[in-house]
Amino acid sequence: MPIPEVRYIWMNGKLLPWEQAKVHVLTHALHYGSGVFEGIRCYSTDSGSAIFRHREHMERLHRSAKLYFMEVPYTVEQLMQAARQLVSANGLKECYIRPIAFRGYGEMGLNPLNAPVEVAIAAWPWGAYLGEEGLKNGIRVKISSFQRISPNILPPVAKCTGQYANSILAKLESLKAGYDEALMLDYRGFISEGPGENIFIVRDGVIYTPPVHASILPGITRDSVITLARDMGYEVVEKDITRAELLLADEVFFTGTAAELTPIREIDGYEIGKPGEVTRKLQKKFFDVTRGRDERYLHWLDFIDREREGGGER
Ligand code: PPE
Repeated sequence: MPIPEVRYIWMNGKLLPWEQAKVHVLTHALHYGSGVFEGIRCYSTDSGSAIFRHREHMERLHRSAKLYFMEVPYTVEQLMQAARQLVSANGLKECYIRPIAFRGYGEMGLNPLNAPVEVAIAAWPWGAYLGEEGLKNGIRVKISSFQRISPNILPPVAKCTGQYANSILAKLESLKAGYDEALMLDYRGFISEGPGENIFIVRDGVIYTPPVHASILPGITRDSVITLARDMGYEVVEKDITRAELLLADEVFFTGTAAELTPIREIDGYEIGKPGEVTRKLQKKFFDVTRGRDERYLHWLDFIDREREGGGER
């Protein structure tokens, strides 16, 4: 999708005009995928804009970096401060926030340890990732012939730029075949996740989702939805899911920062059907929570404007 330009990008400690946030063509990360990143959403609430589970995302960025022996030259606190400043300076009410730490210019070859680590944070308005229509009525998904990377090939828990070659191939295969999105199996053949989303199924009122050992990125939206569902009285079970269990499920949906909570209505020609009751209730709860309409979860919101803050972070 084309990126809507806004005024500033935060780069290495400064707010730069959008068009000046550039890198050299010999940037290490461009050649070898040696970057780690995050995707975060900021929502509009009655008390101003707030970044959803901000700290957890910046902490994950640090963990992803650690797995690649990369030292991020900014603390979690500093990154959070930078992101709030960026959203505010751009005058954005709702947006997607993309922090990235990457090996910069100065070294070639597969030992990047002497390349400088650069950090940037961009933000732009990003609507429904899989379309408004998909968010409302569900999408069509294809099980990919590309397997999800396994823990001894690349660490699935790390949000490393290079690892997304796996996601891109799965996504493109599904698009070329006329579907909206892919779904990958893990190295054992169990359901893993989408190219940029975690998956949930509902059967007889119980909610199931693949465990971390199914080569997933442990999503922050996944964690939020598990918590919300349990608080709403649903039983949520993390377990290995087979292809047949998936295809016979009553309801299926994806979760992710970009994808939010997107229902799935068809998989490989098998009809799952219109978004069901559990999916719809969870989706409503998720949007109530992210938009600050549920007091119980205000601690998940990092308000941009401290003065008008209604609780939560800091
Ligand atoms: N799995 C993968 C592989 C993944 O990339 C994401 C996020 C998730 C699960 C869900 O994680 P979380 O956002 O913490 O709930 N994918 C990001 C990138 C999407 C993109 O196209 O870029 C995102 O949603 O921001």
